[in-house]
Amino acid sequence: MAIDFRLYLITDRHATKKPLIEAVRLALEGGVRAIQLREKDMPVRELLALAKDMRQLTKEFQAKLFINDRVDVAVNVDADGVHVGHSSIPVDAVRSIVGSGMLIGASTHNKSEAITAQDDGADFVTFGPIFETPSKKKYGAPVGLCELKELKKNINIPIFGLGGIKCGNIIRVIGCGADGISMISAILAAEDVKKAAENILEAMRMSDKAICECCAPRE
Ligand code: 3NM
Repeated sequence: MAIDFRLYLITDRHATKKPLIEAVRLALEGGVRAIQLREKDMPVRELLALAKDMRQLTKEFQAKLFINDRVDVAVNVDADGVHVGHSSIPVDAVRSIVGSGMLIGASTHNKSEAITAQDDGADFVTFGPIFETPSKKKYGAPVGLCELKELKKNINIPIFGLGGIKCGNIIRVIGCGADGISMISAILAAEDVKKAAENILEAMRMSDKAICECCAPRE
């Protein structure tokens, strides 16, 4: 299975005023083709029911569905993949459970985590937070664009920039080597979720020829 998407929407039902399933439908209508169901504080039976609904919805749009952390839920709903973080079951353990039939994404925050994820068999990584974002402030300063550029030289699986990414800074993230973009609030917290997704995808298309600002000549 291929990484055939460049925009990876992560869910947070607390970030949207609408029922999550409605917000995700609007995002799919706006062109999003990969969803990561990440509802860490949801009881597992509720999560399983939501994952089943998300599976049906994503299939309607031929979009990929990833389940954060819960390999058991991912297998049960026949998701396209699992997404794990540094405190989850490790990537190689997930691979031994799901085989080659599922994609594995890994959240990474520095070069060494990303290289380990690649070596352990991840199909792609998210890397961040690139910019400051409220939920990650407690972990200190964001990793920034130069770290992203450096990482791009060191791994060959796709890198999705994550954290504080909005329409207006996408060009900087793509310019510094991100293969894709991952986000929560720029889409889910928007008043018009569908339009926000369309705008993000348009900003991504416009950014394809962007030049890395770390390399750009300084005034
Ligand atoms: N993980 P927003 S940053 C869930 O760096 C998450 O691993 C991050 O939210 C990481 O797009 C982040 O609203 C929050 O900034 C992303």
